[in-house]
Amino acid sequence: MKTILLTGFEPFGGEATNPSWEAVAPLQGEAIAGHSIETARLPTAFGHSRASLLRAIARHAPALVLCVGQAGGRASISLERVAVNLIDARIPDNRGRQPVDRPVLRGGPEAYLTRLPLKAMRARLLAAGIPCELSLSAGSFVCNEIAYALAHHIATRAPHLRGGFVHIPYAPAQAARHPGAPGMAVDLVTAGLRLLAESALTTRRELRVAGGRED
Ligand code: PCA
Repeated sequence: MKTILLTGFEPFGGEATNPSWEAVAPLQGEAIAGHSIETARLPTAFGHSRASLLRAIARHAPALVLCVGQAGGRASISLERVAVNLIDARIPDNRGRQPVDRPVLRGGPEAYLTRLPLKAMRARLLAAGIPCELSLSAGSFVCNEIAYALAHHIATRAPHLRGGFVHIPYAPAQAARHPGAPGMAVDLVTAGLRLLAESALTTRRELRVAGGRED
């Protein structure tokens, strides 16, 4: 059976949990569109997370990889369109490293655009009543590093692999400790990830609808 690899991250930035892993973990072993799901928890540490992702891809040989990370402050499930070749850490990672203005990959392209049919995937979530948006920046921390490393792996080594990055809001208990920040129930995120994986695998043609923004 073909596989789907879903990844989440360990907690970082003083949080006790990371909803990306909490939402991904229950999907281990489930079947979607004829594929079985494998999961991996990545360290929130520059370099280590990238190595851990590439090991998981080598182990599971997936047809689809969706990497998921927490983006506290966002209100919707965010489908990342762009990964940039830039690390600029506002806070230290979980090993105490805080690189500033370094490339993810020396000599690599400035950016990668995802090849996933994100507009069709967003439509699927919205139709199911799950808040979802397209995003033009995955930031410049570990999540962007992983989004870039995944896109680079696909572009240079695995042209048939589909993959992309998804940011999710705080879980409600985290949002309660950050006044004004939105939260999303982890079960809803899990349901959204199922639909994203299914639509990423089964969409034949991307939707021709506007998805850009002015800001
Ligand atoms: N979010 C961080 C890294 C790990 C995570 O879940 C980010 O957005 O870069």
